Amino acid sequence: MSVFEYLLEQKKRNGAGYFVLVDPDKTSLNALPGFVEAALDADVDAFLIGGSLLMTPNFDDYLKQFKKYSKDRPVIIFPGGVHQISAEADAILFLSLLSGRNPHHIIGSQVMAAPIIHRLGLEAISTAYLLVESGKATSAQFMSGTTPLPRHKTEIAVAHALAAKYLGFRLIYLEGGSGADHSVPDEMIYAISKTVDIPLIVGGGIRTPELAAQKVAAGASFVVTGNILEQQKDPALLKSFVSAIHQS
Ligand code: 1GP
Repeated sequence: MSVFEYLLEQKKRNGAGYFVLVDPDKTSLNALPGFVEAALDADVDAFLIGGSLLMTPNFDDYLKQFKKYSKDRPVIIFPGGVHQISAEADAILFLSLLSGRNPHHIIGSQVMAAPIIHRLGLEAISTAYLLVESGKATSAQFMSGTTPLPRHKTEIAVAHALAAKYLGFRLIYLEGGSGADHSVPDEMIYAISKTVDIPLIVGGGIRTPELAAQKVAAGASFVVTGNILEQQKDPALLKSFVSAIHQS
């Protein structure tokens, strides 16, 4: 079974899935065993690894260590650039920053990455990446040099999601940005999920299980948290997120 098929299965089984984002700059190799074990114990659906600005060298080594602890849960690269590609992962979100108008992030870096991914035999999951305005400027916004979707212009977000569908993307990642002041509005999630039948990942600024449950109720297929657990590394909080997101 491919990683993508596994994700769809988990969504079917649990109603919605929970991804834990790990930024190698924020979770050291020493902290990995305990953190990953707690995440497995809590029954998270998958791990995303990456960051807008990766300062930790040896991405391959980091993933290799990660895979030692992650057992059967997929480890998926969430790349901030073409330097974040590794055969050690199970798959990569092949992102195109469709909300922006910077051709480098829509197709330029993808063309550089594609032959490497092909040579490595890595599973690539095409994902339309839509940045949504969320308060102060986020790293993703600054690093990509793009303007996010206005948070109260739901119809513009829906138009982007429809374009993603017609372009053949397999996932949509609706992103407030790491550490966002405000998460993606529920109305936007609802409107997109009612219009477009592509699984919807929602992340950025989700700091409580209650907020995560709200995103699922609005129509998110998968919820991502990063910062909050990297700061707290609290096994009980991981479990609360899983029970808030899994509907059965
Ligand atoms: C960022 O959506 C992820 O790409 C997670 O965001 O770190 O704010 O949870 P947070």
